[in-house]
Amino acid sequence: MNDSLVNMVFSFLCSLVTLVLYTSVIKSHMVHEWGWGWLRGNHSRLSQYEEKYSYFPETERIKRLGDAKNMFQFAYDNYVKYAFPLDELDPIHCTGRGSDQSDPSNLNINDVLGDYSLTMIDTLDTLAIIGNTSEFKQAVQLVIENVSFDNNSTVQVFESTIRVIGGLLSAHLLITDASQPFGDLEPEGYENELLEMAYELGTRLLPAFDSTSTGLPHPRVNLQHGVPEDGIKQTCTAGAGSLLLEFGLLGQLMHDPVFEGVAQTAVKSLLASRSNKTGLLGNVIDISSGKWVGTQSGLGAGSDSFYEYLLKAFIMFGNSSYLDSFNELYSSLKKYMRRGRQNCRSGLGDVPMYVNTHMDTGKTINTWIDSLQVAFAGVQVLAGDIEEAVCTHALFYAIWKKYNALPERFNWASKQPDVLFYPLRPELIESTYFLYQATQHPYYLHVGSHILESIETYCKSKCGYATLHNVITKTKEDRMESFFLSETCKYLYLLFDKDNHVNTAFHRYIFNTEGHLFPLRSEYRTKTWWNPCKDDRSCASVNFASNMSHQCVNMAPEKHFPLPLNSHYMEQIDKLVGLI
Ligand code: DMJ
Repeated sequence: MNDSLVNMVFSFLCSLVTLVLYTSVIKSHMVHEWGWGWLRGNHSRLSQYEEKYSYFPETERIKRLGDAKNMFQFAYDNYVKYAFPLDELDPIHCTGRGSDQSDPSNLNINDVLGDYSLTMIDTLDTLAIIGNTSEFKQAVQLVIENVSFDNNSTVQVFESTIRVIGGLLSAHLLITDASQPFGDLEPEGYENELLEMAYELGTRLLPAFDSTSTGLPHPRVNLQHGVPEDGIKQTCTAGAGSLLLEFGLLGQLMHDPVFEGVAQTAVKSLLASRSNKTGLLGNVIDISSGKWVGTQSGLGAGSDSFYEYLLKAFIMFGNSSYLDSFNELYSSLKKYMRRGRQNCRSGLGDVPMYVNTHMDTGKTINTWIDSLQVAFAGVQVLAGDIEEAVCTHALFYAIWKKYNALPERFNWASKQPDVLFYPLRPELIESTYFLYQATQHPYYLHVGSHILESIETYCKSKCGYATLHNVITKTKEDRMESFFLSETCKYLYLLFDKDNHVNTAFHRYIFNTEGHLFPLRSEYRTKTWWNPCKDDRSCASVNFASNMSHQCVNMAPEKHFPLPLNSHYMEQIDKLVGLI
């Protein structure tokens, strides 16, 4: 990896700095203020939060690592046994399911299930990461031998891209990494079949970009027939604007500039449609007119990965205009969507929170937050804004503590869920993992441990892990989405596996929004068909740190606490969600 790339991923250095900072601060607090009294049983000066979260035993970490592995293995084995080659496992009835051909309007299913062994493809790199090399090789063979994209399935372009193209590319890159850091992953006679499959699927998705003057893609494509005649012409922001990583990588690996080109055009089109009053985007846009039909500006469903991919595309490809756009948007988000006290970890005022606003006014338009929103804490860690990430995460963990799950939507005004289901989503554990990587604070191991325990207790079913239909009654639904294996289990495992190659070489990888591991390589930043110097932005060798508005957080000493967030702030959040 060249020097500029090392510079670029400055946030990982931030993580290191923060790690040292936290470790020394925790030690000095304990030694000087309490004289290690907590070890001698003098608990009087420690709040219950501090007492609970300041330490995580090594034996417990090892146990949790085993638990996470067992969770993955149980669900994966049963998917292979009962569902493969179908897309998903029904974990209660122990059967498989594919697309719903009888009801094309069943988008909840058909958007993601394309009759292409979705769960298997989505799971490949998790097998590698947990060290199951033999099963990885076998799974790759099964995918090569069984999966076809020549199906009469109408899928969502975004879902197909992040889950299937993302999964195939990740597995291909792990197989072809000459240093084989996860062990020998190369199936006998491997001839880039996964890459070719990704290219074939990408090519089948390309009609989504035809005949739209805005450059915004149709949200759905039939894999055999292209854009459906009667197709919906409205797309969410995340759907249209989060294809950069996979399309960019695919184009690079196949030497085909079309892919990054269309993904980039869609992003530019969205950015050009920002409100000229606030700089914010809405959540649904008409691909023909380029007019917003959903004017809610938020961080959750429909918008989430758009912000994420601007930052990650910069880290991956080095185009500084992605970073500039991310920074501009982040400033607007903070200005118009953020409520509460100015600093997460100091000062007086309400709990910091990002609310849903109208894109033109910045006025609050409803009082719910959704579970996908917590992924933004991981983005904030990558952006080096760790202090802010701590608060984004803490709010959602308080909701988890209340229900032992995350309701799809939680109303912070009524302190009740507005939408009650929990489909085994990964976002909370994902941001827990990122914050642990950045801070190494045992608090985040406790959080992960609690999440693992809750899923084991309330979601485990006869053949896998089931969606919670209702987080209050804990009734289940017979569905295990593919992201449970590709993300939820992966991040849980990585949280507890401190020696995993991903963690020891954290600065050399990036995760796509489906949790697929992509290596960062200098050659991805030197493509020949696109020259950043011709862009309107400067192409001078990008120094990540100097371009960021949220440099490594240099916290004032009075802001250093033995907890990521001082206990009275934690208590304030628990009260806000109605936990205490
Ligand atoms: C996943 O497919 C991805 O994480 C995506 O970015 C959002 N939705 C699901 C998980 O909740």
